[in-house]
Amino acid sequence: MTLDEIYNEIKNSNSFILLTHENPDGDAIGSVCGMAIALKNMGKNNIDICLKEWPENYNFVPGIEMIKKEVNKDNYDMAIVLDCANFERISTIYRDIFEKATTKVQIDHHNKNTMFADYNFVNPASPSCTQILASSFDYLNIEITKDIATCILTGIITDTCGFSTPETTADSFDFASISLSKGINISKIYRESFNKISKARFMIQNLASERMEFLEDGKIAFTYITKNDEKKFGTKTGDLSTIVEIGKNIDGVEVSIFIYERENDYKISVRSNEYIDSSSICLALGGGGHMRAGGVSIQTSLEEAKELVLNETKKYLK
Ligand SMILES: [Mn+2]
Repeated sequence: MTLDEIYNEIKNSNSFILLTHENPDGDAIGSVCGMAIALKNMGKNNIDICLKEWPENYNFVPGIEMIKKEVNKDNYDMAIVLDCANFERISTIYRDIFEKATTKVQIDHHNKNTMFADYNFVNPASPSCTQILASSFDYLNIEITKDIATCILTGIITDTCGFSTPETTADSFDFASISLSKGINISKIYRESFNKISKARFMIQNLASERMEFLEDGKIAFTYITKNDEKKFGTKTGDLSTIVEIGKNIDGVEVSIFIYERENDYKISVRSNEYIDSSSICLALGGGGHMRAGGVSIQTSLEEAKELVLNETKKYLK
């Protein structure tokens, strides 16, 4: 689907609902907020962003105040889903709103995207969904204001782990450079997205570190967190989001696996360093992701989830 077609549809629409994946990260939040501000700047004033919950450290992102947990209508002219690989990653409570929208658009960068909308603008070569927004806005001559640039950069910085993943492109650095000359506070984005953590988060990370097992000659790092652990420390949304990186950063580890218990299932996060495709492991279990980062949710016991993901991972170990 071309951008011009989507842009035409946007011009002909008046009411918008913006959605992203559950457990949103900086890219998800930057994408919905950046898009919402851009729509507003186009003169659209009937825009809702719906998100159940998000990590508090992203409250600095411009446009965050536009997020609502609930809306009581489902007759939007257009639904735009950002940074979301498949329909099932949209929170159940918002799926109906999406399906009832007259025009369904999605913009994404996941390589296993299922093309679930009427208009699917997907570029797996982009390291973040917000970077797709940056090039799209440029192409469409939509001004990237300071606020929009902050949203975009938040997505780039979080999804590239601070410009460090192999997916990072020259455009990522170019955008950072332009943003810096516009006066965007990059160190603040960095600090809020990565460095600043609550005490609860610190404690749960320690527990996950203590529990970490090194398997297959130290090539696999595995750890987990249960609902009870979370209750004990009073963790909040997003507090578990970087635990999987702890194992990944240890010398000799190719794959880091982190499982945590949710309301009705277990979420498995997989990160790989050099040769393993994390998304293949997760895809085999019904999930997806990228080359170096994948995820899947699974309705089994913790033990079973662990066995399933370990068996799948071992197939690819060298
Ligand atoms: Mn993303």
